[in-house]
Amino acid sequence: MKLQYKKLALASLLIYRQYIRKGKQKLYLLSKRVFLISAKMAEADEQLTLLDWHPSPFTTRVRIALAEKGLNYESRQEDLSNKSSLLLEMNPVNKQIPVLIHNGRPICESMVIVQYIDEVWNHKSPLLPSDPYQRAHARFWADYIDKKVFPIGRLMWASKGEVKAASKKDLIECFKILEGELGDKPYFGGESFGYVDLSLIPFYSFFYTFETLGNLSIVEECPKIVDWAHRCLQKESVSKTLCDQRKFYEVLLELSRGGPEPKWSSVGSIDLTPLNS
Ligand SMILES: N[C@@H](CCC(=O)N[C@@H](CS)C(=O)NCC(=O)O)C(=O)O
Repeated sequence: MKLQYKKLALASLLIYRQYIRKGKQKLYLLSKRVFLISAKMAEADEQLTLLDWHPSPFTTRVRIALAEKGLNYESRQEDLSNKSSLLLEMNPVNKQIPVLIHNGRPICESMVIVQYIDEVWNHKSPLLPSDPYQRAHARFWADYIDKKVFPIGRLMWASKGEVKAASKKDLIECFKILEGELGDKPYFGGESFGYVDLSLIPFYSFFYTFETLGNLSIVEECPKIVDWAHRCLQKESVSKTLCDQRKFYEVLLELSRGGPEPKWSSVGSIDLTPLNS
């Protein structure tokens, strides 16, 4: 049944595009209606579960992608110090969140999940560009963000002295490079919110932590990145999904003290010594 609705949605989308090109208003409105109804029916049959943990920037990426596509899903909050048997079964290799379970089948790794969502629900809010070169370019930057922002930020909050000072410089340098890539565009991919924005914006929740533990002002160092983040926050899919910056800082302190919050193996200890540079 689900497949029939999907086929109907696809056919009506193609017809709708043709009528738009030909300028036949009544017919394109009709085919648009058929498309929206069949897409909803196809979606109603989908079962989506996200193995989640609210403060995680990685699960936040997935929640934003699901919100962009207007998909309903069940969010199951994981206790990372006592992982559920479902998580261990669905992600036996890395044993990490996020995992998206689509009709019983798991997809792991945040940006892999985002690409999957974009491919399966491709009728709405495309995240990756359609041009192969632009797609490769977007993947390059998402990969850069993955390799730099969290590892450097973590090193900054978990180290002392010279290492802390060096990682602070590296973090600023990384945001400056990202500012260069953003240039004068409203979003990384151009006029609309997309894949690279989605991979970076969850780290906006870290900004207060970076500023407090690194003794720096991101708005002074990299004003364009802050402007870009505020632009992204105007989108409901982002503003309703992001973890509050101060809440994130509190969670992090709690985690580093080994408090009641779940252990987050990648957090490391936090050095609260002020950095005088
Ligand atoms: N590269 C992974 C990173 C996921 C990750 O680091 N998840 C953390 C929470 S933010 C986790 O599950 N930690 C538990 C553990 O490593 O045991 C992705 O992009 O999905």
